[in-house]
Amino acid sequence: MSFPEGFVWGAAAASYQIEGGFDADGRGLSVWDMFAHRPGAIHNGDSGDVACDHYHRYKEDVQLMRQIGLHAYRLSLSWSRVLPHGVGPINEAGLEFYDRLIDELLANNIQPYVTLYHWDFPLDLYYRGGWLNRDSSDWFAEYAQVIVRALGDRVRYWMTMNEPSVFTGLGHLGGIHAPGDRLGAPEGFRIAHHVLMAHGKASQVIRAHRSDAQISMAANGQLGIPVSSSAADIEAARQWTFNCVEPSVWYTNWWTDPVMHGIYPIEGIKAVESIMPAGFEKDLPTIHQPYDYFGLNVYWGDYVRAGKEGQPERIPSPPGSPITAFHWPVTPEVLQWGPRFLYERYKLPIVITENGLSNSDWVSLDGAVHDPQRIDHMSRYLGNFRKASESGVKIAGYFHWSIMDNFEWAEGMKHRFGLVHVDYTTQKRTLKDSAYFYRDVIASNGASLPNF
Ligand code: GCO
Repeated sequence: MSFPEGFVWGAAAASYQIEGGFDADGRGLSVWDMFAHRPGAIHNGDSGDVACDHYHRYKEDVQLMRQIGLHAYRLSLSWSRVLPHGVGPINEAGLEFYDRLIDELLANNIQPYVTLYHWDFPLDLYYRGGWLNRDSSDWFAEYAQVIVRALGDRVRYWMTMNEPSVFTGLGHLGGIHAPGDRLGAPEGFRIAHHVLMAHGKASQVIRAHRSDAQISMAANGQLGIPVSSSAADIEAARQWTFNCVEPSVWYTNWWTDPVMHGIYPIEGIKAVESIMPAGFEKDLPTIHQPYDYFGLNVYWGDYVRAGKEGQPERIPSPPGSPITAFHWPVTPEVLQWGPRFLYERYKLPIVITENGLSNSDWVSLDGAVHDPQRIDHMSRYLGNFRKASESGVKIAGYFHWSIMDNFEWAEGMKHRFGLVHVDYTTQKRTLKDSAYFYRDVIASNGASLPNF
């Protein structure tokens, strides 16, 4: 069986991870520029200063996308390239870059899916308190306004935020991503609340400009996979996915319930009420700007069974279970069960906005890049996504992470997630075997995938 008619096949990347040109043509700095230059912060002292030099090579990169046959490309915008201080004067040269990029994509029949914020917060606004400042949602709305005015005539698909749990959890609480802060739970939940307000205000700005806009976030979070098809294990996995019992920013529904239903998860609020910003309830109508589709970034899930009194219990993987080069577990069924649970709860078409793996790829003596693990990984995950569809879930798209190898945050250039191999010394691009495999998957709308 193939995928639904009109299914969107794409690939994704993010501004700081590929663009480079960090000081080109008036771009202002972001927290990632600051953090990446901090000694010891990034593996091997790597940074995104040059990255894939996409800022100068975007035309060549769009041609690679075309060769693969992508229907869509998920990109993010560098806020400080457009607004060097985060608010105030516009850097026209920065805005023109995105203008040209969008035109280039459309001229090649590739639909842009634009993420407004993929972690590169303007440094000047960080000095004013960053996401801790209650004004941050107004700053974000101003940025959104500048962007939709310039690009909204051609861009219909938007994501306000990428993985808010990750930049809050790793960037502001764990200190291993920019800005490298190690704040406490009250600050973490304050940041999360402001980020949600920013989503709400930006969504209103986008919709006021374009009523047919399709808006989401690229969400991620804890996802349970039932170890068996018994009703009890399925219920345990559902609970594992949605029970906000710990004061944690890592639950998917901590971020999604307020947007979709206008309330925070009740058990979650019980756990954190005393540390929430005063009067947070009054902001819920602003936050309650429901999505048009559900954007989900998925790499792995947790195997769960019903333990004592049906309580969810996480099962460790058997010894020797497959892992990627990043040592992330390979759990293909998450692409069946994650969409099932999220569709059940939110009733929105599911778009996988990221999925893929870091693999140990290099250019072989024959000049090609052989990455059979990526092909197998993609086959297994996509096969499970198809099973979700067969079980009645509305699925609308899949974006492979990533179109090309790039700067993997704290890991620098160590990890290769691309369909296209990048030699960072010469900037030579080489399509990997998986890129050709994906080309056939796209051309057959999934029919070329193995059945299992
Ligand atoms: C994330 C980001 C991407 C990563 C990718 C691989 O999920 O962390 O959205 O920017 O590069 O997920 O880790």
